[in-house]
Amino acid sequence: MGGQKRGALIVLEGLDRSGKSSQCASLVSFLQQKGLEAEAWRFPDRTTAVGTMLSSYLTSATELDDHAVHLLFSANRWEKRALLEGRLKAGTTLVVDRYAHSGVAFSAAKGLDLEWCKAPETGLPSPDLVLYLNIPAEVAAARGGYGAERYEDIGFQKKVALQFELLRASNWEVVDGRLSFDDVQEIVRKHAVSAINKCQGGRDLLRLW
Ligand code: NYM
Ligand code: MG
Repeated sequence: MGGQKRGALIVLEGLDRSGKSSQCASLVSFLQQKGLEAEAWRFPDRTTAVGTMLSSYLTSATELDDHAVHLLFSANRWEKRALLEGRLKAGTTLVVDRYAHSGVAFSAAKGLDLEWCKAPETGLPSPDLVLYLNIPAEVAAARGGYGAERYEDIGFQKKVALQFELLRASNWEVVDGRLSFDDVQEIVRKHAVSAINKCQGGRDLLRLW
């Protein structure tokens, strides 16, 4: 067949302080050391104009209607869509810290309708793999560095966890986030390598949902 094999879209999801950011960084270095093209991405991407609005909302510098901010989080993914797809097609694997699932779970936890929350994400590239770092809200809160931003509250995070459960699908792997960093890392690596192999084997890039 020839032609370049595409990279995988690998998303890490979970509550705040579930360990996503450290595991993303570690996974990207691991893949690069294996000689694979891999990049770390994250949402929200606070570097864009939309991202600046999201950042000031998250730090409570500004207030926004729940629906409006939901659409901004989604717009922040759409504005990166062409770049994201271009990278995948060029063969680069993207390891993404949060994606549309966070978008839906955090807004639905506020009481917005789940289907309404999913609608603006429809058509975005679907992850080949979602690694959900599963951790009780109390354990996450005890890890420290918590409470500085909007949503960083145990009661709210429990509601978010319930919404994440509703989004679980066949491309998800639920990883016990209470395991040691090294144990989580090993499981994350195994699933990531398997997803990358499937993409190199010609797996189509699907769309949400
Ligand atoms: N968040 C993140 C949302 O509410 N909607 C989204 O679409 C995304 C991507 O932003 N508490 C929330 C979840 C987090 C917060 O993310 C900031 P991070 O990964 O802590 O920078
Ligand atoms: Mg956070």
